[in-house]
Amino acid sequence: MSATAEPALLDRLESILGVGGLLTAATDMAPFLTDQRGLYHGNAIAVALPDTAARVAAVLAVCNAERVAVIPQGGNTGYCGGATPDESGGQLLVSLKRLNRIRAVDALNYSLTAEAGCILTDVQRAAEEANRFFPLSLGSQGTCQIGGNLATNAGGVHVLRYGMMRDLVLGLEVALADGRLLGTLTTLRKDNTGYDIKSLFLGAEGTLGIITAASMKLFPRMVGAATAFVAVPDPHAAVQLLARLREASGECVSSFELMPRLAVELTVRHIPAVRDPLDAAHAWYVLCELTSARAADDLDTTLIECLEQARGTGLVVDAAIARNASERASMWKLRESIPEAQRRDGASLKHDVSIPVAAIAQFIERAGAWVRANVPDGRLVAYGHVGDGNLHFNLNQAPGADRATFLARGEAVKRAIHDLVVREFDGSFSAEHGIGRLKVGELERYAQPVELELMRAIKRVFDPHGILNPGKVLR
Ligand code: FAD
Ligand code: 2HG
Ligand code: ZN
Repeated sequence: MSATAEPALLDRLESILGVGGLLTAATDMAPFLTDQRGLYHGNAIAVALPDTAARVAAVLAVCNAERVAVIPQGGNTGYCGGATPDESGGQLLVSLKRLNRIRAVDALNYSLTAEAGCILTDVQRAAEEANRFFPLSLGSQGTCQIGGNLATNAGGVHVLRYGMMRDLVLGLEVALADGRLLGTLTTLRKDNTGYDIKSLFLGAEGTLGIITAASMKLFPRMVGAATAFVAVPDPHAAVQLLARLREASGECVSSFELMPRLAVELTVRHIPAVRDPLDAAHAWYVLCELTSARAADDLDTTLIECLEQARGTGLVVDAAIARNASERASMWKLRESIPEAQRRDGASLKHDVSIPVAAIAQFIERAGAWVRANVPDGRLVAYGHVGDGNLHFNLNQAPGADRATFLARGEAVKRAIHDLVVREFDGSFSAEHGIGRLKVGELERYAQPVELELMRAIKRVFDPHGILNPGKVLR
């Protein structure tokens, strides 16, 4: 776009977006231009704040005609720089934060329709008010938006039982690159009418269209929960314990999160009010939770009996059972604070990988041995959604280590870990955080050529002029 075209473009955008709908002052735009990890710092022509789907579509029509790149942004909590514009200053950032109405909650149909800018906790609350349950749950849920959750196909701590965001979607409304609005906001459970176009936008990270609203599945509200913080001898025992708990509870296991001792030490040290639920130190822990919609279910008894049996066979070393809601919340606070504790502790190298659940222990052994031999200034904090085979295989800078020297190892560590994951464990180098800008090269390295060819062909169909989040997912 030429410099002379800019004022005319801004005028047109302003007339579409109305009062308060366009930010152009540097100080107003600043919070939108850096990703939450501080990896990327971008620039923008302006920040658009549309408050209706029609306005999102109209903005896209103008940008498509003028060949102006558009960067969609939700809560800006993503891990891969997908919502940050480039440094050129020639891209338009579109924040969905004002498109934030819950359009419908249908308790009988077990469905909810929300606009893309709704904060995840607001959607959870709206479901609860109708005596229903929306299961997506992430550490960032007070900030991330439904549109971002859909665009990244978010995972979180309930995937084991309810699946990822993709599994919770019934219908979508999407503004296409050329300004048309695709309205497939159905709440049907069954709809086999040709290609499932909506599924292409899930996990596409804003490269195929801007999601403006979604209809999603609800579930019966959980009225009972049993939560335990369990010390296990090793990850192998953790995976065996998960299998036993699933058998014993009849699929009531909704969360099963693994963490090493260091994760507990870091959260206790850096996060106020976090405490270790157990008296002695142990090598590995699992935070597990059973939930049920039936008030009569005695989940505590099921959990305690299963843990006692497991202790008898050496799978469990010790356990604390939450006696009330406040103890449950404090166990979850420990788990959800691990990313923040890692950040406060110093530099970290992150790998969001997945492998078959049964191979988790073997993977941690192999990859852990590589780290010990090759990264003397790093400490391993491998934790995560082990019930889904998803590990955040993260390394933190060791105390006293030089930050720059440690970070300079990033490429070599990433290569070793991702090669091991993909080539020897049939796993994925991006389990739940997506590709964004950070992992474009990794996708090129590990995807099959035919997959990449198809992805590029799909991109050309939806966005022939390449205005939608260019440089993200695909180069
Ligand atoms: P953003 O970061 O704003 O955007 C993410 C991507 O989606 C970008 O490419 C953006 O362009 C695109 N996008 C945003 N809105 C739209 C839209 N309406 N239409 C089209 N494209 C759009 N993630 C997990 O999966 N599991 C976790 O357990 C988890 N825990 C986290 C814990 C913490 C403390 C933090 C900070 C993050 C965590 N995340 C987790 C990552 C992040 O919260 C998720 O990826 C979330 O889904 C991003 O939502 P967002 O609204 O912040 O999106
Ligand atoms: C979590 O599970 C998030 O806590 C963050 O996905 C993971 O910081 C990370 O590596
Ligand atoms: Zn996670």
